[in-house]
Amino acid sequence: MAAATAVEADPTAADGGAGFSELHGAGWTESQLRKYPFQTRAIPRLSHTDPRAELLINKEEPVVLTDTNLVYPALKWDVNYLEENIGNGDFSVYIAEKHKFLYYDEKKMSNFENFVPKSRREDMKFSEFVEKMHEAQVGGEQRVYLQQTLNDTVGKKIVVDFLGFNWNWINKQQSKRNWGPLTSNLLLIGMEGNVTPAHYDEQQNFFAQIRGHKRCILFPPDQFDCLYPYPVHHPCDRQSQVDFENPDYDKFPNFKNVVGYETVVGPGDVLYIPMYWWHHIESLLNGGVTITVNFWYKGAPTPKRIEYPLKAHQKVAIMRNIEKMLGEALGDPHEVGPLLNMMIKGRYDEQALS
Ligand SMILES: O=C(O)CCC(=O)C(=O)O
Repeated sequence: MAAATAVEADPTAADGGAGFSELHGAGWTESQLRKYPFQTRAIPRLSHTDPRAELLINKEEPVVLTDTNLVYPALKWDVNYLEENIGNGDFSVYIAEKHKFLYYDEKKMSNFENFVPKSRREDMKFSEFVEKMHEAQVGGEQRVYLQQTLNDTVGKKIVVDFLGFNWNWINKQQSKRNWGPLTSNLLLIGMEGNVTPAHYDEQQNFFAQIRGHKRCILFPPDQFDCLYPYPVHHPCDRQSQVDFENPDYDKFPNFKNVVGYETVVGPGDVLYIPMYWWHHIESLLNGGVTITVNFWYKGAPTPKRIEYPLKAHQKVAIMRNIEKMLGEALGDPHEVGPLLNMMIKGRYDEQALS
């Protein structure tokens, strides 16, 4: 895809790379991308053997690796193959009226009793999911998105495919960066046009695209103040409150300053999504079903000697801990916001203090 050529000159340069809108790819067109009111730059697309790719991963910056063969045996997967071979386990399927599948943590729902999720999760057999997807494809009211951790209920052929993944390459990636264990592989099967709104995860992620194309827009952790995450105790913790399609600039004025990094991944591509990087992911419009498997790893342990100034993601971790500690100390998550506001309002304005 042309995205590669635009950044080949120096993909690791901070100011390198073309604006994403100047680029177009193989297998998809600009018209399949939703429109958003912010600028983006292209995420570099590189061979896994290119030393610049290693540099980017070392710096915890995103890169698309085009030739890892990470999920090579799965490139034959489609909905029919999976229906025949994935087994009789239960699959977690989100169902929504609209295209946006905003994640929420069911365990935190009791903290915010008035919260009404816009999607619901149901456990079902794979065949039921396929049926629901077909209904939706012929104009049904509801969209579906399967998001299930791969487990030992899968059939033999899927196990064989899984064992044929390029574990040699990915295990080396993990060990040379001292990452913790692989925590899970999430299988995602989405309908065209489905959107996972912007959020960050507290894990390292190799995101392997298997079928169809997904547009991935990433933002670095230092754009925290532009993306307005929900409070930590809210079910939508780690998700941005900003509706990218209709941003409320009165409530979220810094969203005007957000600048993304963007790519479209297709079968065989692996996107490195660094821990704490925001990511918005959409299955292309009119692009058919998408299949992805991600590889989530715990991050490296905190180094013994802390280096200052702290990095943006370390500050995000501190902010999360402060919110959690206050929630516990106050005994009520609803008191966290008022206390934080009382602490800072009218007190920490640098100009007034000077
Ligand atoms: O592919 C998607 O829709 C979301 C995946 C995601 O958020 C992740 O892998 O962390």
